[in-house]
Amino acid sequence: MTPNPERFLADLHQLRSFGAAGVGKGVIRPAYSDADIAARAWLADRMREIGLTVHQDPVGNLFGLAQQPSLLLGSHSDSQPEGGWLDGALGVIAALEVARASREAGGPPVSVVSFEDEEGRFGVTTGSAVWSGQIDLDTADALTDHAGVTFAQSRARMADLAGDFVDPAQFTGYIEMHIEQGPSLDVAGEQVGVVSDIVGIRDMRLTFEGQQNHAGTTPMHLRRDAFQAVTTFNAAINEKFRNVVTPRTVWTIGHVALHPNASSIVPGRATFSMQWRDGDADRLARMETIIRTTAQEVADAGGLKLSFGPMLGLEPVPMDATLRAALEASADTVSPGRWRVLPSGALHDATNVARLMPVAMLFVPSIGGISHAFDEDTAETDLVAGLNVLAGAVTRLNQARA
Ligand code: HGY
Ligand code: MN
Ligand code: MN
Repeated sequence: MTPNPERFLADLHQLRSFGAAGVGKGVIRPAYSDADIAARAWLADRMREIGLTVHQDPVGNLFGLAQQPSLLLGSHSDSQPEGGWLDGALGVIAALEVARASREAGGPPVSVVSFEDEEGRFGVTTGSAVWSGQIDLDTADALTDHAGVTFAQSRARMADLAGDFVDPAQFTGYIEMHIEQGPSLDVAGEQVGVVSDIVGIRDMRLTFEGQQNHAGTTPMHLRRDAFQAVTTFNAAINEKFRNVVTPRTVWTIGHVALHPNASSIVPGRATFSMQWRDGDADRLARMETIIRTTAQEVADAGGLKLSFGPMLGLEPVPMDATLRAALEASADTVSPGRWRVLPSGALHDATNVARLMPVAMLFVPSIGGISHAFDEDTAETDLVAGLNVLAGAVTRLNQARA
């Protein structure tokens, strides 16, 4: 098959027009937003155009199904609250182009997917997590975003198009192309990464509840200030993690909600996200213990109440050896001397799909290692190199099956 780079890049830019925002090539297209729903309708039309059978499941995962059995290619088309134009979109549009080129060449059959809420408005890679059985639908339905909207309310926005969950038995494997979202390939001047494994993640919300009071009259020693508790907690875990983490371990407090969030009021309540990632499940568990005990110590010392939200997480996952070998052989043909094997520090739908079938991933560089930001970008030559690696791997896998 011969993928068409112009058609691929034109589709990628067209997808960006749904929720285009900010400077550069930014996108605001969170799961179940108007822009996300409109983008999925556009994608469904593109899938139909190339003869795929369009099927949306109860949580909004959008499939373009080829005849059975087939490989499944794709990623996600929802974005972070402030995201770039390639995160997820690249894997979906590359899948579309490979499916189209393969059809033009007379085969093999290639199915396409865009998973919903990969970016975790509600959970962690929610759409593929539900499809794979990583989390059950009732549990997912009760999850809320930072504004208190439930997953159930949000997926109801797309209920008019929903069919059943797709039977995964029709797929022989899943390959996800993605931007690296980190600096390794860019710094090394390399063009392609073949993923060895995807790290694990833990994510939960914590709430400190103190006493809301007057910011002018309440003496410092009498305050039960919920924000002070967050900062004390943050400093304490940074110190305690030192004996546990490796240079690859990461942790983030990315969302803080203060109540009532006013200059002249000692905050009575602080709810914040705590997320940590590592390739070693035991280390993730040790970090959880530190987080829980430290938060309790801070609450006790300051006379605050502490509560924990649901603990969400995904385990570290290795890539399938056969699919990975096909990507490596293809990378060596397309970009000789300019590819490497590397782990993924970002989460991907492939982690969940690995519960259902063999999975593999390939990366192209992120300029400056930037992602989850409007200025995320990748050189066009690298985008096209990745497309060709994906197409070459599909051809190799098909030849091996024949
Ligand atoms: O956060 C992540 O790793 C992914 O981009 N959802
Ligand atoms: Mn992504
Ligand atoms: Mn992302």
